Amino acid sequence: MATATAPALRNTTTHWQTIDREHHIHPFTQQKELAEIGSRVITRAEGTYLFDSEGNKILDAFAGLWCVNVGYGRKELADAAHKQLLELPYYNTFFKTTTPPAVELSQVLSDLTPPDLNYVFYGCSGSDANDSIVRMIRQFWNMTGKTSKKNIISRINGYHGSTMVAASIGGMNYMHELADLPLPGFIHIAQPYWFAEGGDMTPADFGLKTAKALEDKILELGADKVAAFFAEPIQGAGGVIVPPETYWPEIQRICKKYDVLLIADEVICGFGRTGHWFASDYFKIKPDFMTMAKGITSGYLPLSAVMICDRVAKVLFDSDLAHGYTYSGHPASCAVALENIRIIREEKMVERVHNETGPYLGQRLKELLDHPLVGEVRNLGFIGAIEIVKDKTKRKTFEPVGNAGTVCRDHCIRNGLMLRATRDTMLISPSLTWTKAHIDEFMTIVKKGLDLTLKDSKGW
Ligand code: PXG
Repeated sequence: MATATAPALRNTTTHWQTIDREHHIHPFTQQKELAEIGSRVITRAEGTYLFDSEGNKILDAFAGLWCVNVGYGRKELADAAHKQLLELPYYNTFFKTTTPPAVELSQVLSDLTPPDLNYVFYGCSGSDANDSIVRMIRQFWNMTGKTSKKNIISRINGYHGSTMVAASIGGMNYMHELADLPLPGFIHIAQPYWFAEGGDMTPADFGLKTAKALEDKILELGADKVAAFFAEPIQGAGGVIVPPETYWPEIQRICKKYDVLLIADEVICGFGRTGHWFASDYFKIKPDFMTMAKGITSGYLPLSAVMICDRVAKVLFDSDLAHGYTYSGHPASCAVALENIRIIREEKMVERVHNETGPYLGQRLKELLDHPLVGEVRNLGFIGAIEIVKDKTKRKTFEPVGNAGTVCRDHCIRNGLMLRATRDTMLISPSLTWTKAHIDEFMTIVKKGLDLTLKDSKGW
């Protein structure tokens, strides 16, 4: 039975919060806790600012959820969707048919991604894209006669999505515990998180050590039993963990040596976020598969894409894929993606983040190192993190971990800045449209948030 609110309350915060509380299950949310405080209702957005139902204007340092790369309110994207919805709102790509936007986008993506990645399979989310990759990997090794190559290795604290398979690839313990995961055959190794786990080692040595964990695991299982290694070039949800420079070359070497397929999950890092089209370009990764979502449409419509290397695609072509979604290659989503990529190119957003605004953000973030609570700052282009610690010299966190991050995030939001905290790490991932003035505005509020958190922390 649906909840009703009095007519006078329609289109008010109370109306939306009441119904939201009664009928809407939120992702990654403690429902009871949310019911007590009520959801924040975002009603509108423009450029890089969010507006809520209470009239607050909030600077969005998180681009929605790491995705609104070209910013809010882009009429060109709405027009592209509108035009496509009138012309051909839907047709499938299953039974020897295709649609122009899906075709055109395939070519654009083949051009944008590393040279060996020339085939694309479409889905609707990063999670289903990663599921699709696992299906294709199984089929590839089965078809090449290496039927024992089944195990998938990935990293503790990696995030690859929320379906049963994607959550199994991910290495978030609390997700696993609640749902009897991971599924069999998904194995996790250490992450290259120097700040939290590097101890007395140099970042370079720690990078090599954590890469070697992959080799050790392959040797322990037997290379003939290992199908693939999944990783985000920079871990996003896990805390914007930028690996030491030694890490990726060694991972690449190991995968090649043992014929383990390498999957770069670029769901967050892709489409200019790092000041490169893909983080794989920056780290010189040559993946066999690339996962893309989020920034592919700047979040205006759902779409994911899996890039598949020539070697794997050619094998899969000898069989039916027996896999696909109703909305694989959805024409409106593909039309929006094409327009989104056109805008990123035309407005030189990747170049701007690489040459100008990304370095400026990095420079300004470094000022925070003078703050008593800040143990480290890091960024590559427009993905960044601020580590809050109790003791800077020892890189020691407050207890319990997570409290300081939540307090600081809440201060920032109250002062008009939306960002995200994971543990005690503040994460930022703004639209690529941010100017130096936006970065200055962000810095003023973040400093205030940190000062207020410092005051609160006296008793911790
Ligand atoms: N891979 C990566 C690297 C991601 O970050 C997914 C796959 C799954 O994408 P979908 O579209 O299925 O959500 C993601 C998603 C957070 C947060 O709190 C991060 C994501 C999603 C929701 C919340 O940081 N990343």
